[in-house]
Amino acid sequence: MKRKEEYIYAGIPTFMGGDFICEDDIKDYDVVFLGVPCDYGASYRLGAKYAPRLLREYSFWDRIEGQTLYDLDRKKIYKTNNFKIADLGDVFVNPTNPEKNQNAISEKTYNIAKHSFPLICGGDHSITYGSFIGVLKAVKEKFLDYEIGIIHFDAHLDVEKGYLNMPEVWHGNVFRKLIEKKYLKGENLYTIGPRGVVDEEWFNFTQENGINVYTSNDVKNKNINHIMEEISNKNKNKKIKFYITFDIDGIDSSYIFGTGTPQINGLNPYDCDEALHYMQNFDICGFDVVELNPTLDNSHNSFVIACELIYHFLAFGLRR
Ligand SMILES: [Mn+2]
Repeated sequence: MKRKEEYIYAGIPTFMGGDFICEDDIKDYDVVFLGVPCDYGASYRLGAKYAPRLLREYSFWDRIEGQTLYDLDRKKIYKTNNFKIADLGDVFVNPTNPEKNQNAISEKTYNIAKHSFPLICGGDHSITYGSFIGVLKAVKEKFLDYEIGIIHFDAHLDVEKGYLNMPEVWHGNVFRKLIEKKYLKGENLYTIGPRGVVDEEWFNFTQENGINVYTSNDVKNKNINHIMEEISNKNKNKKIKFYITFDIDGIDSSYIFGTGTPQINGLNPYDCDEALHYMQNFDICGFDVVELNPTLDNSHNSFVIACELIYHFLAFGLRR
């Protein structure tokens, strides 16, 4: 059923105004949005569990389906008329049982990725663990001979060890865990935007495992398009699909207030927009945006930025 046009501020805000669906309907859509409202994996300022609702609110003015869009920056037309977007609602989270949640997240993203493109909104970054495993399983069933890599935007490396009494997978160790448990090869992980001073052991882990690290300064010095080209060249003879995980704190702290662990000297929205535009040259199998925290940003500007980047990403390049 075609939804009637509504004012941005009116009606029920599903993701990009897409149909609100149940799992049986996934196969009829090109992109399916899923919220994961949890923040037990965050070590500092909580509130990321409120992000999926706000992302729906601020994505509501961005419409893809039924549109022919003109990109003023690149002087290009995107015909997205037949592009169908749906909203599957949220994972039913159990706030005191992280392991059960990881399984619930995997199950949902697996069901989406079997038939459609999963677009996930956390939650803290720990949700990427379950989300990636679900997508990996679905992709491996269809494309046996493909490898799956990750393009990871972040201020942080996320390869720490366990932290006090935090859950086994928390937002600081997602990529260490995925590598240790053999879901991901370090050489297939591309982390863009980390910065600042970190524990030497974390840096050593990235080197020992062949993780590709492009710091925020690398992006400033080399230009983001050159870095994307480098990643593309490294993989040109490989059968590889990529999962994108976008920690919003990859962007500089002066743009993004709404996040638990911001850092200075970060990427700017232009870098990210260009990177996402370049992504149309890659075979992408999933996308998550994490660490948005509306309790720290009364203006909700962080959500406006996140939604614009996602909107462009879908309009630019996602061809199914
Ligand atoms: Mn981070």
